[in-house]
Amino acid sequence: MNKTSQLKQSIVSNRLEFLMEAHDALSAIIVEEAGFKGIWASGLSMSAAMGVRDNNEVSWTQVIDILEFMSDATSIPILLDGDTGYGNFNNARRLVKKLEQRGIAGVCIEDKQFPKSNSFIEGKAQPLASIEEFSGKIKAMKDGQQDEDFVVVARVEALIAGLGMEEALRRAEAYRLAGADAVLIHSKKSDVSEIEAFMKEWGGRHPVVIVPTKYYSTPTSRFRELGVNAVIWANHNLRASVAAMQEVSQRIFREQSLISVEDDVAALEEIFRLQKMEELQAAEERYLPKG
Ligand code: SPV
Ligand code: MG
Repeated sequence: MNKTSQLKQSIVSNRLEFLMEAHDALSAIIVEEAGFKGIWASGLSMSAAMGVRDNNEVSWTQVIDILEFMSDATSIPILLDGDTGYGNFNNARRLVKKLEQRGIAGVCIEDKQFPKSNSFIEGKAQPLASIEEFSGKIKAMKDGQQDEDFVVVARVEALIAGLGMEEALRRAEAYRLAGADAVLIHSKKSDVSEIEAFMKEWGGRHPVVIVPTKYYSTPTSRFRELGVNAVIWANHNLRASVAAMQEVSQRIFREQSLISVEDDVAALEEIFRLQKMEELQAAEERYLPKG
């Protein structure tokens, strides 16, 4: 099965599936090796890894360059966090074209205005696109895709923007009718109550994706009971690497020595393995002149 069909299956199947965050090729390899069936190319994580904010400071072609390395290095599908689609319907459909050319299986777009800001920034106003404009964007993306299984997920930010459940449901329904393959309902509450209320009203009419970053203490069995189709663990490789890098940098700075850290960091051999050095060595045997 090709990558688009694999991702489509994951998102529409009634079995709860999981996408794990990666922000570069190395983290993408690690996600695949852990056993995940799909990768979430997180906007927050990719921008943070480049030292900038999650406010479209990374250009969309720079995002595509990162994705190309991620896709080349892995065999599982990638769902891009495509923010708002980087412009209007025209920019969004060109994005789909370029993603398909690079072997990316799908994209999630959110109904905010460009430039977006991260949904969890305290006190930040989150101006939304109109339902009509965002629905047109989804239609243009779905009309433009060449591979029928390329996935477009429509992310509803009404709850993040404080517009209430009715507005969230109205938007989700409009995006379903516009042709989105799934809706992502986002919540910044620390409990699962908004997701529960949404799922109850939604009544299984179309696949639903969630991002439980803030309601992380909810057991996964609850998501299953609610009929959620896919869960995105959105930023945990970035956060794990930040914690590990801060710890080791500070320790080496303090101790001016590697003695205490060697056993706590990945061995060099492990880095070579992740880079598939063996393959290059075998190819050198085969192709370089002997002697
Ligand atoms: C991301 O990972 O960039 C997301 C998810 O958009 S969140 O940060 O949870 O809004
Ligand atoms: Mg994002």
